[in-house]
Amino acid sequence: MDQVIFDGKWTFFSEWKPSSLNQFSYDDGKRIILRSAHQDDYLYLYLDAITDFTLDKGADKATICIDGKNNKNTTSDENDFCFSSTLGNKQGVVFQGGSINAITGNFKKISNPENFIGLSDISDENNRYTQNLHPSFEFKIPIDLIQRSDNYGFYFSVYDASSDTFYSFPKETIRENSLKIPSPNQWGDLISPDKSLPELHFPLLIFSIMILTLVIIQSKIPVIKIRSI
Ligand SMILES: [Ca+2]
Ligand SMILES: [Ca+2]
Repeated sequence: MDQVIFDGKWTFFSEWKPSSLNQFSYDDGKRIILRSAHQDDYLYLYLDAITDFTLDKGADKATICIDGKNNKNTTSDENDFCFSSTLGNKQGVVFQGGSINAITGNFKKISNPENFIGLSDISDENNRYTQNLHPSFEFKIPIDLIQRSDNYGFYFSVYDASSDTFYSFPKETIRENSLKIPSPNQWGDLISPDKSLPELHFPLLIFSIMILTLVIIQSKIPVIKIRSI
């Protein structure tokens, strides 16, 4: 992941190659690509709106949310974070749960943590999936902020301003408007199957296995697997 050039787009053909691939299709035929990876102290995430051909600068937008404890609360708390990036903007925005403001889903804007990157630009002929111009979003998230885990609560939405539509994971999660982020009990899971994300002290390992087993048993919760490098 050291080779990723953070410019908001798929810069060269092999750029995000060493990362997990998840593809999402929606009822209206639109598609979103997610690439995700963990390396050292960062999560790396790339969202590609490959079927959005309206380049709404300053309006098309991606938001990624991570629940550090994955406690799936009905009201967001302080271990829930969201990272947002708008097409054409070089500086992302970070939100933390636990605020009193229900209009935003109890999230408040916080100052960007050191080394956080969230930015967006127009992907072009160098893109792996399509040469048509479309919005794309690159994120580098410090694990210090969200805490180390092999099992995070996870949600994303990609907004197309022209059609005023949100494309989300999990798909069932309804996002009513730009202000309000859905509560963590509607999010899916982002897991690291090889458990390389936490430092493997033994009690934690057992605990992690228990949590994972629990998740698998309960599981109607959609899961994305992240690749660790
Ligand atoms: Ca790039
Ligand atoms: Ca658009």
